Amino acid sequence: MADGANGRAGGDVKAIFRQIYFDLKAELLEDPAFDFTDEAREWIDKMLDYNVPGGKLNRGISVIDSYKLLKGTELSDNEVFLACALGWCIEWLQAYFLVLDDIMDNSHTRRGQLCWFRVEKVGLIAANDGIILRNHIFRILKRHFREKPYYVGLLDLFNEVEFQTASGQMLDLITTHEGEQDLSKYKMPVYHRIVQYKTAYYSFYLPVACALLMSGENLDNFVDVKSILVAMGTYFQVQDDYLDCFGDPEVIGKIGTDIEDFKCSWLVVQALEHANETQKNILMENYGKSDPACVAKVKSIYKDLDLQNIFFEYERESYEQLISSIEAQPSKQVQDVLKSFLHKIYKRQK
Ligand code: DMA
Ligand code: MG
Ligand code: MG
Ligand code: MG
Repeated sequence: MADGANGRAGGDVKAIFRQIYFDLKAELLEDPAFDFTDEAREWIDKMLDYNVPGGKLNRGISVIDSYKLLKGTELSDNEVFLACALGWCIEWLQAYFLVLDDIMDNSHTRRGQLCWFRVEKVGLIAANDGIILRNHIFRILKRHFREKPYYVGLLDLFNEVEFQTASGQMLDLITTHEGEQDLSKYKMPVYHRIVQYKTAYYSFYLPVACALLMSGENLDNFVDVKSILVAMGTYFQVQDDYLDCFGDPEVIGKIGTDIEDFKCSWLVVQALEHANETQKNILMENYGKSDPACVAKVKSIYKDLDLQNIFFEYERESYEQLISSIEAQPSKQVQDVLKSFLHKIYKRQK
């Protein structure tokens, strides 16, 4: 199939990328390592369609965009297919983390629909579906990359990044215990550590690292690029935290739960930095409660402290700092890869 991908290198990247999802799904539904019953095949088919392709696809598409920029010449159909397959591995990884994240965060909606674990007849089967999504990554890698010189590099990369993400999720979850004891423990260094691990590696470093491996590069030579991508990922999670409270659920496709969940969100850290004693006491009394009246009190403190404008200022500063560290990079191709990624997320509304 990888060879019969006529005309893929031309057309609209997103349309090609979307099409390859169906090819990968079809292969997984015929995986010879498992003797599928009709019910099992239907379950996986539905579970994949529900959880994998419905996002913005930024992470996945970035593999193709980055690989094109690094290569500098037109890609063959086969190269397009391989870059898309790696992009989809990242989307599968994302789906795996989100299915489990929504259970742990007790969320309601995701990508404009009910969270998978809230769907009729799914419930905690979603936990095992998360594990299956995770396994699919390595089924895809084995099928399409086994013979490549960079196969071991890919396996190691996905394993490392998965470990970092799961560790970040653990930090995100156990830090709420500390916040419940004493909200004033939520400070910027604690916040940065959580988001670097839970978001930045898999969302920003991983797509570029995949493209670098495909280009035959050794990732050890790209530590500066990695730290720029981690900074970009941190900025991205700050946006996610901002949108959790101030975004339009219709646009972001999910209903925020950070205040209810006692999360160490960028907003509460900023609020604690700027609040007077009275405002701090209101935060202490109302943060982390599911009662909508308590949530409303927290939000009104956020508004009084003008957190929206503090965020806009942070956004502008982060952008400028990122651009200047990108422009200090010696390679023009690498600069273009990093800029193209930054421009996808700057001032995003979803
Ligand atoms: C996202 O944290 C991190 C991962 C690894 C899914 P989050 O809970 O803030 O994400 P979301 O707002 O999408 O639920
Ligand atoms: Mg969540
Ligand atoms: Mg979470
Ligand atoms: Mg969030």
